Amino acid sequence: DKNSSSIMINPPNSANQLNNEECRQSEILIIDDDVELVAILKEALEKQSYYVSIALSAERGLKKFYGSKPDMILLDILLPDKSGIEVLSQIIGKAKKEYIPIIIISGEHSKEIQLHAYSLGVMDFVQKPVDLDLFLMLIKNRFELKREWQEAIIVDELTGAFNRKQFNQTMKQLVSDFKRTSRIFSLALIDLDHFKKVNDSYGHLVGDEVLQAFSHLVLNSIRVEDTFCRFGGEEFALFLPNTNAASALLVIERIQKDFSSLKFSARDEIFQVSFSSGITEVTEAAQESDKLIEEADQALYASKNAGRNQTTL
Ligand code: GH3
Ligand code: MG
Ligand code: MG
Ligand code: MG
Repeated sequence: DKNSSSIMINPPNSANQLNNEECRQSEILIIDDDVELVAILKEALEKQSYYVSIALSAERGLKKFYGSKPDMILLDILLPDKSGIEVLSQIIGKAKKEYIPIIIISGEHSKEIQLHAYSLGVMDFVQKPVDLDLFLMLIKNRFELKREWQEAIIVDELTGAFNRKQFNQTMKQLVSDFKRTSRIFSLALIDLDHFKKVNDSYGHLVGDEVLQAFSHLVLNSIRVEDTFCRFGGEEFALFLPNTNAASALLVIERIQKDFSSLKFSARDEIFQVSFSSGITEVTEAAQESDKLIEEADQALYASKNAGRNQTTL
């Protein structure tokens, strides 16, 4: 097969950056005044290493919902101060937007109440008394679905890098951290060199494999706190928190050396690919995302002009 290529490296395991996120204990907020049930649930859920937060009233539940950031909510309908339906209608918008599943657990389960809850967008209405085994399984499945959703939404399928949506999110977070705490970060923009030639010479599928090999190399070369994104096409971005431009340069140049020495083969030819990069560091003068991207882009452009396979600060 003339088109087949074999990449002459061991593609390392796709270091899924989501693992980073997953290591965080998932928080379940229980809003229920049934102290006995709450105690049983708390014990069972903690055994499965969830972090459980408890509110025995609607008021406290709402406070906790807006204050912490639970990953799932278990909501009772009959609460001492307010109906769970009211709580539901207050929080469902934000919960949907942030993919926080809400599971109703209720002693009151008339068809009318259930219809009301479902019509507000709830997926699960569990009737008391709760069967603990079934309930734990439901929670597990909802978390699994949530994980799959999140992955589909923020991870680029071809390369395993985060996508543009997550790029924007990370930028927003790092910029706001910087403004609050002066914690610095660097941004590197990366563009593969003469990539059109790879596609033209060896076909688009081989081009795809090069993109994958590049991403795997980067994902296995960076720290857990770094965020690697596909900016679009053959352009990528790497955020390096707590790293100044000079240190970021060392990281990128090491990856540059490793990548440009990889050997690819296709159509009975061996070929190599390189990339150019531009780095910028957040400063008082440059702390808006547009400005940072513009600076890194200009540095990248300088690397291209100076002959490619290099990095500019
Ligand atoms: P330069 O060194 O100046 O960056 O040259 P270049 O050829 O890399 O830049 P150009 O912008 O001309 O071409 C980028 C190419 O990347 C063209 C496009 O088809 C290819 N490309 C973008 N996304 C993908 C992809 O997902 N898969 C493959 N195989 N190719 C892609
Ligand atoms: Mg109750
Ligand atoms: Mg490009
Ligand atoms: Mg390019």
